[in-house]
Amino acid sequence: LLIAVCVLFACKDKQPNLTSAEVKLNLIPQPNFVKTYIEKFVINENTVVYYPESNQELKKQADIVKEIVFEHTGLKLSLEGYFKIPEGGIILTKSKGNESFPTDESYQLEITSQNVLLSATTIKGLFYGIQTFRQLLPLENNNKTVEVTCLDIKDTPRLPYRGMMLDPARHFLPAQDIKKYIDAIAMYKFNTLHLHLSDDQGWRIEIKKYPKLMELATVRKETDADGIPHGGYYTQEELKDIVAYAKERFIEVIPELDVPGHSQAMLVAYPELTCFPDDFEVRTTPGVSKNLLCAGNEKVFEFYGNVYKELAPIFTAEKFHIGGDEAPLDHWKECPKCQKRIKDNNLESPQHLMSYFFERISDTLAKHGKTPQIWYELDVPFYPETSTMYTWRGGLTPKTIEKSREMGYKLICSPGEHAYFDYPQAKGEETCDWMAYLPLEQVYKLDPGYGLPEDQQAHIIGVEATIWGEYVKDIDRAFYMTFPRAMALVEAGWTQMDNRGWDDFKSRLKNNLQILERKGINYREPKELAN
Ligand code: TNX
Repeated sequence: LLIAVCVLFACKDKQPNLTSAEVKLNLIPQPNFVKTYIEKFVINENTVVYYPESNQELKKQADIVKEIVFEHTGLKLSLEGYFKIPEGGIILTKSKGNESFPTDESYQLEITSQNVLLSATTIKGLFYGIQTFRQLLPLENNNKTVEVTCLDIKDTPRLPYRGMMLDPARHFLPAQDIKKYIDAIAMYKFNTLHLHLSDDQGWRIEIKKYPKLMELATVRKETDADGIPHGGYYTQEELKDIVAYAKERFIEVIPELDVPGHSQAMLVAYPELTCFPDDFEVRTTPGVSKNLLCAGNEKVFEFYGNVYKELAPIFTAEKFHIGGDEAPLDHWKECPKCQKRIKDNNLESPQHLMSYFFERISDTLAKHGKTPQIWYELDVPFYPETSTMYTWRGGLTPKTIEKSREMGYKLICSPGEHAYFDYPQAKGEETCDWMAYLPLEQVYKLDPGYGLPEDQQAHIIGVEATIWGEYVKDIDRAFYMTFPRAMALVEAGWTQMDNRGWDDFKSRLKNNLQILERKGINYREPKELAN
């Protein structure tokens, strides 16, 4: 009987024997376990994409597979629901949780000469498997058939947060462009789009209670000496639509309203919220404004409470970014209301008033179910306990990692030296005189754990690159600054250090740039690769 069971079992294990072979794949980010074989799976117009019958969510993913195969090869596949896993074809399955799928982003892709089997415990995992499958497809068909390499991939990201930040505050980017951007970054397994929606140079969201914002804070006279009056804002309907669009692509949208600094545009509309009200203008130049929200004025917290109330149901993410960067204390030191606040609350210094301010703003946010995300300024004594901190430029990342661990905050790595994509990619591409260069290789060098022992990097939950918008006037420029550097950055977030290598990464790039080309997405031709 035992023998009979074994034979039965072996028969059921219908995978034909495959011959191991080193086959070059061009996957970005590099999966964390890959084994390749000499054999191929052939796709032609008779190939069927299978999904479990009556599972509409998986049917939608099967549709994406079909679309992608068509985009790459022009082949039109059909879809079919199944009750029992079929023998051949491209098969999507949802597995029961087991150790092969350590997180909700894990997936497995097994390709034999008989079938393509993609499995995950979540739709998100399947979606990532599909993105990997896309990169295995050639960009043309050879007389109505294409071949893909037989392989085993078991993949789970190193870090759970992989973000890109766009800055439509400095130069407005219309909603349809944001969607194009979401499409592009989803292909590379980013799961977060951080939108910087307010700054000295513009306020970009509709707030029904405060109509003066739209009237006065969303347009500026001219900027960058180009003589063009830049402006625009997203209606709440557009924002809902962006969030839903992103969600379908497994991207969470985190809004940022920067406080207490970078607030000059909104102060044009509501100057009473700063320490020394004046006849402000929406700022037309880059830089840092000294006009902060007044930490001694209760109306500030009331105002943001009302703003958060309108936005909380629109941005469904729990995370809400409150900025916190570059807030010079000059005015708070001179302001009687701020001084009174310091005295009344027994605060030790104006820096402590900054901590107080974030506590108050975060309490307001918490009322709407949100947790604060903040740019880490090392001279701020403490932040709310629930904060996730973001490193930024200035070369202070190792210190920031250490301090955030001691203080018990989570940390996102977005260091200027690796992740500031507003910096030019090479000499000769400068947009202004103060910026450093950030070539592709330098992005690639990011190890978000900085080589620290496990326990000292456990609080680092992700990576993020920023496209600050002072010199990014449209989405084509944003794409040019994004690609291919975002591919290098996401690999730092997805792939374990042992599975990464610069030369290897370079060799995987070309295929991916061709994919962008096919999709009409702008990128910078990485000239340094020609050498
Ligand atoms: C600093 S980094 C800023 C931004 C600028 C950027 C330009 C950070 C949190 N604040 O306001 O756009 O530098 O690189």
